[in-house]
Amino acid sequence: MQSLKGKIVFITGATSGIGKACAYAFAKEGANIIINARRLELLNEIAEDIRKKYNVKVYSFKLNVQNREEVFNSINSLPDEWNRIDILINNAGLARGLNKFYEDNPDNWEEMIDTNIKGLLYVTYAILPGMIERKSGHIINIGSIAGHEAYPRGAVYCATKHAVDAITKSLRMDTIDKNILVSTIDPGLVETNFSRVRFDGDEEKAKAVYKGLTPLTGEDVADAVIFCATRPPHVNVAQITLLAAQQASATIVYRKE
Ligand code: NDP
Ligand code: 8X3
Repeated sequence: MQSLKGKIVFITGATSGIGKACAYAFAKEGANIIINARRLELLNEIAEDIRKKYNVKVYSFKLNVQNREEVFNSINSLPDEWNRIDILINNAGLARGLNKFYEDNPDNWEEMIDTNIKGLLYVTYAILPGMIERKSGHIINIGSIAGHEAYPRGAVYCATKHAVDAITKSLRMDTIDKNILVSTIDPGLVETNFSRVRFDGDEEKAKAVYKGLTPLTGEDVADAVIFCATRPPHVNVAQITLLAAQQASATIVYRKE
C-alpha cells in the first residue's frame, strides 16, 4: 500500500456527498488537499473542520467547473506550494430532472453536459500538463453505473456518464507512456444531495429513491477512491463498479416493505 502522507490531492465538488467524504478520507490519510465547489462559505467551513481534525494543509477556493476561464485561471494561479498536484478527483457533477426525453427541458441538458463532461475536461486539461512534466500523477473520475447502462428518463445524464467512461479510457491510452494512472469509480445509488438536486429540492421524491433499501454513502465511495489511490506503483485500478447490496443493475433494485 502506498502512503498518501504529504501528497497533494485536488477534489472538485467537495461541499457535499462523495466529494466531501473524499476530502475527509484523504485528509485522514495525511494528504494535503485542495478543495473547491461553488458554495464558498460551506467549503470554508469544511476546510476549517478538516484542518482541526487531521492537522493537514487545506487550500479551498470557489470554483464553478462549467466556467472554462475560471477553471484555467484558478488552477494556473495556484500558490507554488500547491501546484504540484499528485491526485485529481473529478467528482463535481449532477443530474437535473428524471423526465422522458421529449418532455424534458433542454436547460437541464446544458447544465449536466457543461458540468459532468465539459467541467471534467477543463479541470483535467488544466492539471494534466504538470503531471506530464513530472511524469507522475493519478486522475480518478467519479463516473456512475449510468455510464455503463442507460435507463428510462435518464438520456442525457446517462450520456454524460457514458462520456466520462469514454474519456477515462482514451485518457488512459493517451498518457500510458507518462507514468500517469487514470481510473474511474462508478457507483450505483448513493444517498447524498444528488436526488435533492435532481428533483429540484423535492424532499419526498428524493427520499423515495432510497426507500426500502440501504444505499451507499459518500464514505463508501471514498473508501473505494482511497483503495484506488493507494495501490503499489505497478498497479492501476482501472475501474470499480460499486453497488448497494440491494442493487443489481441501474434499474433492478430490491426494496423491502
Ligand atoms: P451532491 O449533490 O451531494 O454533491 C455534488 C457536488 O458537486 C457538490 O459539492 C456541488 O457543490 C458540486 N458541484 C455541482 N455542480 C458544480 C459546478 N458547476 N462546479 C463545481 N462544483 C459543482 O452529489 P454526489 O456527491 O452524489 O455527486 C458527486 C458525483 O458523484 C457526481 O459526479 C455524480 O454524478 C456522481 N454519482 C452520484 C451518485 C449518487 O447516487 N449520488 C451515483 C453515481 C455517481 P456546489 O453546489 O457547492 O458547487
Ligand atoms: C447516479 C446513480 O442510478 O441515479 O449516477 O444514475 S443513478
